[in-house]
Amino acid sequence: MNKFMKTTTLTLAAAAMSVAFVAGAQAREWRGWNIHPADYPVSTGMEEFARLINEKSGGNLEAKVYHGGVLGDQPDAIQQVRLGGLDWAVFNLGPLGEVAPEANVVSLPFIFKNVDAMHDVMDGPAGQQIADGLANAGLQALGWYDSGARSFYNTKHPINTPEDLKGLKFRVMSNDLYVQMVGALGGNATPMPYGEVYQSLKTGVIDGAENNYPSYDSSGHFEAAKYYSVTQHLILPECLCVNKALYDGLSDDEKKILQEAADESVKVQRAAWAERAEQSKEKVVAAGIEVNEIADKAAFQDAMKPVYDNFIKANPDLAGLVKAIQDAQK
Ligand code: GTR
Repeated sequence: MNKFMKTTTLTLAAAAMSVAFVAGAQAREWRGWNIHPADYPVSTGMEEFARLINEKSGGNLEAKVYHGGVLGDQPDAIQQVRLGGLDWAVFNLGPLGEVAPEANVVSLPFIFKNVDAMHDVMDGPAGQQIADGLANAGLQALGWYDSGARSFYNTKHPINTPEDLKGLKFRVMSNDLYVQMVGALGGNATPMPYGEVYQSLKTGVIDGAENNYPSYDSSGHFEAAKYYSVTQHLILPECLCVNKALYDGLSDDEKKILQEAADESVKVQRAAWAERAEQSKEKVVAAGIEVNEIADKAAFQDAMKPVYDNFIKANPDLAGLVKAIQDAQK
């Protein structure tokens, strides 16, 4: 080997080593699951979180968001983030109730008076207890995003009283509480992935579903089911979650970066949510859907008694949490 070759080889070896060193020092890119399209408020919040952790860590932490449910449906993605097949996500607390009973308390219909009350509860001790439950299920909760209030919509007629649900088949999210909820109101419920709802409404496999205005709009469901009845039976927060083992492996500084980024992204998401909720409502009304407000929801609320009773019977240790949430809103 001549002198030139020797130097070159050494230089190349050094370069290769430094590449290996940089790659080793830099974390791999975290894969984030998102069910919504890129222009949705959840997506804006997630992009902000990813941007901030990268900025605050000087490029050492990297996260990418896969929008539009391309990484699978929500119940599967929840299992994936728990097991580490995916790294992070924003999940609705509805399907999360299937893996953490504490999270299910927010799926008790009408448990929150309004969105502000939900924020107060989630940002306080009850929210912490729910976060602890999620941690036991392998999910580190970093913040609570907004998802407004969910109401029923269908292809047949306005719903003014529980009797109006009779004979109608509604898609619900994957959670047995929702099957009970629709059943207690006199309708039929079928759990189904979000991505299948549009086609099922179009083909008459189901008569209706339930969701907030932004999802009713962005999913196109309003094109198929034009009666939107403002029952607001569920006010479900959403969780910005990271795989627990991944989180536990971070340094204290990195954990702090994640929490700060999450807190800032929560503010951005909640502001984007408020704006989008108005816009979506205006859009669907302009498109000709029929909205009916329900002045007195007492009949709907009263019908939920067996759902609450069953829940407490099956989860006696959560009776205190249910009561704490109710008392906090008095
Ligand atoms: C949306 C929610 C999604 C998903 C969807 C559904 O409002 O943001 O995470 O839960 O509803 O109905 O499946």
